[in-house]
Amino acid sequence: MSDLVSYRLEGDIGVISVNYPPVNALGQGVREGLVACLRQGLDDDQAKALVVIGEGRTFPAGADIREFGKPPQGPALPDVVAEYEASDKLVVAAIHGTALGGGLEVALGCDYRVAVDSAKVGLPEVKLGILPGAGGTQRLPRLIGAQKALEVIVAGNPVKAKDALELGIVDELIGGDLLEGALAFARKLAAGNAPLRRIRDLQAKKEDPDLFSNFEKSIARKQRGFKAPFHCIKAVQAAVELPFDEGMKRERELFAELLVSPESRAQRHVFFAEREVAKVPGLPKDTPKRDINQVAVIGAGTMGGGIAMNFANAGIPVKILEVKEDALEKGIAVIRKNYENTAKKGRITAQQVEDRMALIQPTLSYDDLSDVDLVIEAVFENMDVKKAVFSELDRVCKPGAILATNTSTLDVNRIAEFTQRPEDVMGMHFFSPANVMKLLENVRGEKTADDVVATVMDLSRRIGKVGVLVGVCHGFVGNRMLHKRQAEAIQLVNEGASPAQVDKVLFDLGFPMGPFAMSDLAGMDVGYRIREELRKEDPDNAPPRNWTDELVEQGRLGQKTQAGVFDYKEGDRTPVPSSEVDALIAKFREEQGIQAREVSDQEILERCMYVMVNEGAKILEEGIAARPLDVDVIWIYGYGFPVYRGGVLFWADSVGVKTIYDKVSQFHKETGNDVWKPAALLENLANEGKGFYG
Ligand code: T1G
Repeated sequence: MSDLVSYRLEGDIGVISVNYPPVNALGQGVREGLVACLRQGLDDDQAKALVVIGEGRTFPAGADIREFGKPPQGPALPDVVAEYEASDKLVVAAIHGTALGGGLEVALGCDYRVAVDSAKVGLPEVKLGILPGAGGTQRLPRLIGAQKALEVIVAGNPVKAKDALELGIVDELIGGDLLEGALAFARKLAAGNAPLRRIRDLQAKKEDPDLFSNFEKSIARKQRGFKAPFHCIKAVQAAVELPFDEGMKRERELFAELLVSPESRAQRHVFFAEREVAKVPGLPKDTPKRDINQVAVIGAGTMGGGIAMNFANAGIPVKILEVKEDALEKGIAVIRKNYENTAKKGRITAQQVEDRMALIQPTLSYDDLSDVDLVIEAVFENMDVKKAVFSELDRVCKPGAILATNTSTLDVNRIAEFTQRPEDVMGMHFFSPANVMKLLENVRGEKTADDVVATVMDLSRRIGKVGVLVGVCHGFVGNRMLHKRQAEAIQLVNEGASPAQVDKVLFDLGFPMGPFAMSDLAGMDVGYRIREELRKEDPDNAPPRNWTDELVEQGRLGQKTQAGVFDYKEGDRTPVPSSEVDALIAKFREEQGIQAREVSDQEILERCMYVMVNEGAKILEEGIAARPLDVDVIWIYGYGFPVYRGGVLFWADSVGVKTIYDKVSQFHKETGNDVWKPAALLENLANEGKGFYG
């Protein structure tokens, strides 16, 4: 008998409590306990009805995903749910926290569902590359209609309790204590001889004859490359077209196909990896953290403004400093505009706009920063400017304040030396747009103190970011790998490929856009400035001039000038190949004495991706990233690497490290270019027949 689930009588109502921290996941012991306690409740003559509830933070938040890939152990969740549904006593699910996946499916096996206002329900299985496999695709359409069920299941997002009430997923919101409210609700039902409500007996309504084909078309672009969303549609279709038991069989078939798919393996890997990155190897879990109650951002430009918004969104007061009044006013106006646009989309209320703006305190004086706990500098990417800012911060900030730089490529150790307190300095590299992109590369300097690292990693989560700890090198992890890929992409065009062909290969792999469309979006001048800075600082190692430099010098900066590597029509972000650029590339080849040749898609894929895999291996060897999963999470959350491929190094394992190593060695022999010198780690893994993940 499992001790993870207990039964007790509260007056004349039986209470079944799940207690399996942290999220009451429906592991084998919980499933077993749920069945045993249900049977106990049915045998208990004093129990007129039953209530199921979760102890701790939440109603069961889903199947125990740590069990996936292991031999299944009974009782199977669909059977547990079916037994609750077959109960001849009324069962009420009492929901708080997040009743997700199998948790909501258990609740759908109950006759009624009540919830506290703050609760959320949902079927997020699609985000793990699977689908609700315990009847969710068959019961939810019967309860709320096929259209609404599709929206919940295919998006996989949580539904707030009040919206769940409106949809009919929840029957009543409980204002006070959840258990008390659920007991009262159950007593009222029992007293009124309320009927059992088995969802399996309902008919799933399909409001529109073309619902499923239209829905599939509506998600085709966004869900490109994923498998699960399309299987979800098929499962819901079965709910409408088949009797319940046949629909359940169809659900199980579709679930089984997805469970073993490479996409789902990758997505489950990412689920755990994005949590694992928060656990820094070698940093004791109980490392003290500094209190962060007041923050400041230096610079009210695009990055500074976006960074400030993250703190205001999390309810943390944030000062924003500019040295010029008009720049400060402009920055504040842009922040307000961003919030108002979000409010227009209904994602926040007008009041929330005001509340967040009130937390953003503009200032022109460094002296105002004497009370802040953390400062993030987001000024021009130039060492002299950084030096001036950090000298000032060192002068005005209180002892113990953390001084962070948002630099994307400059040396954090050198910046730390501009202060008397290098142990309090670290990098917090936000990705543009800073208020949108989830990735935060936290850059640990040589002298950064442990508690500063622990504080910043914890703060990342507080502001809704996925914080990854990285070391100091040019470009840290993400941009260091990106620069190698960009250089390879340019070289491929020099040799004969077109920018559009290179972009299509990587778009087809699953990136949201190819290297050149990405440069046009970020602005061609960004890369140009970095290359020019490198040419000034380290001429021997800087990248040679190339045709993209000429584009910038001709004012073709990308989307912002409606012309970059591609042309852009007014108000349209679709990249259009440009004959002017083709001519410029041809001229460049001629000047370089390059005879253009046919370049295959396969060669483009190998050279753009394997150069990143090799760089990732070097990054791991140098300790710039601690684990392969840190590199993978960075590429998924910073550059849109497709989740259904798990990350650059997870994908490398699917290709085969040996295959990649052989190609990297071949390219190294052919080009003599150090970028293709195989990393020792890559060679060792290849020789041992292993992958990055074992
Ligand atoms: N199984 C096992 N462990 C889980 C888990 C789960 N379902 N959900 C969370 N954890 C662990 C997590 O790894 C972390 O562990 C700790 O709990 C706190 O999580 C048949 C097949 C519930 C909203 O997809 O969305 O049901 O790192 O850091 O930010 O149809 O966790 O502390 O050791 O995320 O407060 C469907 C997934 C499963 C829900 C809480 N359910 N979980 O967020 O904490 S498939 C899900 C979440 C399924 C059925 C199918 C979130 C959360 P550690 P956390 P949080």
